Amino acid sequence: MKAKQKLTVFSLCLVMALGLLAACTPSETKADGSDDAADNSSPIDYDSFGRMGNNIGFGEDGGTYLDNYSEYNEKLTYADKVAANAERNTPNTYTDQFGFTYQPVPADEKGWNISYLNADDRGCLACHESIEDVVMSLDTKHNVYAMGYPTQVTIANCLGCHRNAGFGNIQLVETLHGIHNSNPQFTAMDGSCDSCHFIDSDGKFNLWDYAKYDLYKGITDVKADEANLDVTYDQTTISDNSQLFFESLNNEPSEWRTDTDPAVADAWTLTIDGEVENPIEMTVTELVEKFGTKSSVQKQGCIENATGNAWIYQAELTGVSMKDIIDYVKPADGVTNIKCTSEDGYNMVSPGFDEINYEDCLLVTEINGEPLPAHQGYPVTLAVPRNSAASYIKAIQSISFVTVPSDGEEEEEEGVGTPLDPDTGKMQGKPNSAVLNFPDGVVLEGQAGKELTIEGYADAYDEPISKVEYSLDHGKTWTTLETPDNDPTCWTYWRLNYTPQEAGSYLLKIRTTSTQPDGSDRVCSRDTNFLFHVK
Ligand SMILES: Nc1nc2c(c(=O)[nH]1)N[C@H]1C(S)=C(S)[C@@H](COP(=O)(O)O)O[C@H]1N2
Ligand SMILES: [Mo]
Repeated sequence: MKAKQKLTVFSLCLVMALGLLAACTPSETKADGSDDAADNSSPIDYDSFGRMGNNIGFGEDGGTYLDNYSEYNEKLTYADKVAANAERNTPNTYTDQFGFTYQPVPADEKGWNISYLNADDRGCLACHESIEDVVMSLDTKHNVYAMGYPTQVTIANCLGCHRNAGFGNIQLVETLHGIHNSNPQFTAMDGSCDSCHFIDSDGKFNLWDYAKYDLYKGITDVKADEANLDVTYDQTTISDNSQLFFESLNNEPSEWRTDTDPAVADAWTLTIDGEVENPIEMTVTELVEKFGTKSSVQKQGCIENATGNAWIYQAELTGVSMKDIIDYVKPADGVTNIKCTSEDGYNMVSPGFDEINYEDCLLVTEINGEPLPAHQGYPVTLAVPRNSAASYIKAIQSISFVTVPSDGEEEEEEGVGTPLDPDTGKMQGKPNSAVLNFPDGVVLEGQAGKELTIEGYADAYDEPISKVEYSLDHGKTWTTLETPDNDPTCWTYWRLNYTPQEAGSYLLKIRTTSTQPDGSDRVCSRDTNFLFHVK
């Protein structure tokens, strides 16, 4: 329970009167029962008009501020005042779904972040428990996204989709303003433009959740040559089955399979036909018996995975090779595409014939040696590597080989493109990096003077990663991890060892670079920010 200020009966009445007048600033009751409006300010007096002031100097007792000069050394005790403010303004901590304690705002010695930035009341997670919950609580249908790694879903994930006219043309700028402004809950929580935005000195509305890292005070900067970061990487690390992200199927949740009952695979018929010599209609079990299975390690990353997000995994996939199927069914000359249907009607991305004519393009039945998890499309998912996760077609029911007539124009090889960030004009998630073993703002107890390992990935879909850079001083100096001869079919999994010398808040910035087909660098649209608190 935080200390409450003492008010005179007179000023209390005025506070209440003001409170009624100032409907725009109702006080918020915190989880600990304390009251924000009373808590977050130093003791205030009011003049006879109800205006704040009259604390020290000019006032009812008369005299100018300078006349009362002699009072200052007794009444203005900065040290106590500042210490009390910091104490009153300890940032909130929360527990996430994975059991991690995290604190979005660094504590600073003056309590500045809370007093002046109001930082604990800004950004999506100040008011929402999680973005997953937001999405599932909407009044209309929205796909469910669930994280496998303890990386938070952020506004960046939302923008990965909703800044692109290609995805239903729904722009966040329209929907989020519509749903927040005048919304009674938003108003009751003191919501304003500042809740979501940082308005900079040019009057530009930036997203608070992007801008906040560079606004906070209380972060310990460590220069690259003093940080002694030890960074290693490999491309072989695989995710555990519990770390696979989930993007929901499109049918009703009541229709989603929740187990991997073998009877489903025994009864699931896959039709492979179209312009082929030997069409197939077999159950998944029969297909596996006839063609056998192959295994390969593959990454899978959603195209909407924007800065710092973790809709990505790498795992060992096992299934019937599409190459074996193609050899058997014998598509007609000139076949250009496949048309897929799936249980939930998903067929948005039916890949081209050349994309599936690979050994490692699999009709997946197992991940990491276990049956394909129900949420990954049990009993069978078509995995098309060298692409984004959108071309992993879960619960697939049919594949039809077709010839799509060309419009005569030579198609240019463009590679995988992700939505653009309008602020930077660059792709939001290509290249990209995220921390995978901790949530942003994680609180690490007993970590001072002890080696800490932060793990994460770097990836650029079809482009090789050329380097990943790390900064602990707000981007002034960097430690570079070179990743020569990088294989773009696998992710780049890095481990950063760092020994924080003292307790405090630290900000790790990660800058990722990939190599474009013409050999030039592609630098990430934004740096990934990862805040951590050593206690
Ligand atoms: N049948 C089906 N397959 C699908 C989808 C879908 O909605 N239905 N979504 C695709 C998209 S856009 C992504 S990112 C991945 C999600 O991967 P995961 O849930 O397997 O991790 O599935 C892909 N396959
Ligand atoms: Mo996706």
